Amino acid sequence: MSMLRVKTTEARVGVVGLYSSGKTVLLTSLINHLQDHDPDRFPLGKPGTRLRRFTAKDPDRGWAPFNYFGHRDALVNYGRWPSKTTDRAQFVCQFERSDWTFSDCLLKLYDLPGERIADASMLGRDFTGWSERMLNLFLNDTTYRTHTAPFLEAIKNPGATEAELLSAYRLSLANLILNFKPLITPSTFLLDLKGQPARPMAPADLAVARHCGLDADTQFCPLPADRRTPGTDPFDAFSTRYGQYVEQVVVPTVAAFRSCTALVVLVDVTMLLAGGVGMYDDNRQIVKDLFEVLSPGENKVFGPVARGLSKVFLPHQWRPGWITRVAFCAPKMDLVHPLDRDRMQALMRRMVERFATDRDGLRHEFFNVSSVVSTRALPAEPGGPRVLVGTPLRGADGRKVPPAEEKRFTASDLPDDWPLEWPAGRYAFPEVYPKMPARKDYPPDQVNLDKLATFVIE
Ligand SMILES: Nc1nc2c(ncn2[C@@H]2O[C@H](COP(=O)(O)OP(=O)(O)OP(=O)(O)O)[C@@H](O)[C@H]2O)c(=O)[nH]1
Ligand SMILES: [Mg+2]
Repeated sequence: MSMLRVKTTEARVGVVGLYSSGKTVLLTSLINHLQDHDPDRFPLGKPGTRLRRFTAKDPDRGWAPFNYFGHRDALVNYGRWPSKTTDRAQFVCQFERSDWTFSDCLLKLYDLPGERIADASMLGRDFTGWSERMLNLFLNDTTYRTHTAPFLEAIKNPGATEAELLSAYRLSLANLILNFKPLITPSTFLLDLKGQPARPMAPADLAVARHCGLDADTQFCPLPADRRTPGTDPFDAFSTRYGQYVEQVVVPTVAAFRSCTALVVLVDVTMLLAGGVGMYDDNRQIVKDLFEVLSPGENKVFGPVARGLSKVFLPHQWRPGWITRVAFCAPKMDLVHPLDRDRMQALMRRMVERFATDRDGLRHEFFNVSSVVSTRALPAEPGGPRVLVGTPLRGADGRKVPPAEEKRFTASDLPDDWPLEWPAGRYAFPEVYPKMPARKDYPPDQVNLDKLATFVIE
């Protein structure tokens, strides 16, 4: 730290969003741009701001390091997107910025596997509360009722054994995910604690291959009121296992985000349009649950003034932390034609703005972001086809293909508002291989990641 820089301002930025929404790519590109900062390509803060003395630091105790070098290496040397995240991770760095005269910045970035955020509603609920909530969800919504029919049928039988209930629940979870419903909890059904993700297969096979708990011996599922008598099984066993699951999986992964100063909420509009109305509904529900449990907004005990003072006068590990900024971010903007990009932001705003405006003392903004610009667009007429150029990641059968020549392909145009109903597959935004500069120390082209960073690193 230089002589003038008498204090360190700590910014803790958590990134949340469904699986495959672009969290890890966003963080990798952000770190790259901070480390190899070029004020022309990544204008941060006041115009002309320069970054210096960037140093990566060890993560906090208990956190796995964010594999920045591995992810960047995949992008640069192998032309591949980073691999799927299997555990929560943190990246810590410190740097000076020329627009902060007296302070340097200690930045902590948090990543998690997207599957885990579906468990958010377990926080603050005991097993009975969680059972009630899940059963209400399953019973009061036609789509849920249809896909969870095996489980709803099983709980009607008062003599159903633990094994029968669990098997029916797993079959219902399999039906849900195969119908693009991502609110799958316990999330270990999709991604177990060894980091093994579920592979697509027939629902009955998926139900056998996966478990719903910490492991195969500690599974649980919701129970109806008539099976929730203390002192009986499986209620006692499920309650205990549920408690262990919350303590070992949900608290460390999701509740840890409560102490962030800013939250980046990724809403992958392309995935929601492509996945159908069920995916939209679930993503919206998950963001709502997250807001309830992470409770962003000004702390009631210390108001904004005390917070400002504490940032100056308290040692940084003492400074109170709570989320005061939320950046809603629609990622993968390069998969949408420029004619539709305003609509992409408007769709995100319509879906989630209410969760932020309902909270006092919370600043929120919306960003369309491309973390690694990997396509270019050809001119289009309103109403005409949206043609992009990039290296397709999948063939016509949906399977991954090796990288080949760049090609023209068509992306869907975006509606002005979310339709009332739409099936999976009506919209398509073909995935592409990442486009990285050949020069190894040159960060990828990005759009609006600089604006997002300016907002969350305060
Ligand atoms: N074209 C384009 N595709 C992107 C961009 N960012 C992410 N993607 C695509 O989205 C996929 C998922 O990105 P990740 O960052 O791994 O997603 P994640 O949210 O970390 O997913 P989990 O680790 O499963 O929670 C990538 O493999 C790319 O196909 C982008 O800026 N442009
Ligand atoms: Mg990830």
